[in-house]
Amino acid sequence: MKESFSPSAAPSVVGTTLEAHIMGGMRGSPGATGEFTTLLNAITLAVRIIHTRVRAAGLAGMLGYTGETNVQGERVQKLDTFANEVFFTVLERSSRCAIAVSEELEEARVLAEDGKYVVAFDPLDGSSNIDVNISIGTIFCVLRARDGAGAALGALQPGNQIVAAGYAVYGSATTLVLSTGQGVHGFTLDPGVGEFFLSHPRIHCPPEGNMYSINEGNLARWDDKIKKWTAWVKREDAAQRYPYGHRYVGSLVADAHRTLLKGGIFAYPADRKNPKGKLRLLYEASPMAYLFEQAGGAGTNGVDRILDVVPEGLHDRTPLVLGSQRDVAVFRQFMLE
Ligand code: FDP
Repeated sequence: MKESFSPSAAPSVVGTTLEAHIMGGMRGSPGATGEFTTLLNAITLAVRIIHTRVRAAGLAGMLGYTGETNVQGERVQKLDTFANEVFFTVLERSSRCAIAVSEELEEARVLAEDGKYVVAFDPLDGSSNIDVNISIGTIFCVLRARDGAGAALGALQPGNQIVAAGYAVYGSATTLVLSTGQGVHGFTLDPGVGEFFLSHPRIHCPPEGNMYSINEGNLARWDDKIKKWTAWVKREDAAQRYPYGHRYVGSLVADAHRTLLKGGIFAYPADRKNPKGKLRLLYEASPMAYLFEQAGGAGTNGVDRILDVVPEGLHDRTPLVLGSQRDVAVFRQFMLE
């Protein structure tokens, strides 16, 4: 006799889509109106569109510079401009985003007067790697809009107010790592289907690692504390699993993603050239620190928790240290000596 097919009993051949995951998280939340889900779906649409263009950039004449310089004083790549426009368009069409802040624009933009959320994003991080086919990414965070606050003021919130954050890595695969405050989950894009499927449930950053990630070319510009710390992680001490291996891609998303999954430490400290650090607080450091904390890791400026730093300007820079609890604690000890 043939066994009858029972969909609920059979192991599923279809993975959990990102959309289903987001909707599942919202179901039953008191006061959930679907607006947050709509906003997150808009962001993931932007990521899918950027993914498609990044993959075909070399064929579509999308590599190279536009000839302009952005608010950071950096040369703008054609893909930067494209990714930025995609983000603004999907956020505006969602009607859920009150204020948007982008790495590419000096001012915050009001998109929907009655939107409930603020979105801060770096549409294409690591752009100096675009032309050489190295992993790049998108970083974002979502905050609640504050009644009566103007565009810039409404966005100047510390990371401890974040309600969701994530990043996409456009690498050998495109992976979106997301947290809505209930742990961190990773989704990999199936390009044939055009959907993200859950591939890394409940990401946990190991309590310690064996890799350090820093631009060691800046050594001559560091203060002695950073020099001592790098000498420490490079010393020979097999019992304590030193020396650490060195990995540095030069794309924050790629270096952070590896550190999140494998443990260890990523650091971009202040130096003589960048006395306040190089990375931006609102749309790079805060979302990453939020994800690391949600995954059991840590995110600091070397001494203080990144999530407690209140931005004074939209494009404030900060030293950034991300990683395993133990590795970040050791780094902090060196800074406090
Ligand atoms: P990029 O200059 O290529 O845009 O956010 C800026 C950033 O990349 C990060 O992605 C990366 O971690 C860092 O700068 C790399 O800086 P260095 O080249 O100074 O190491």
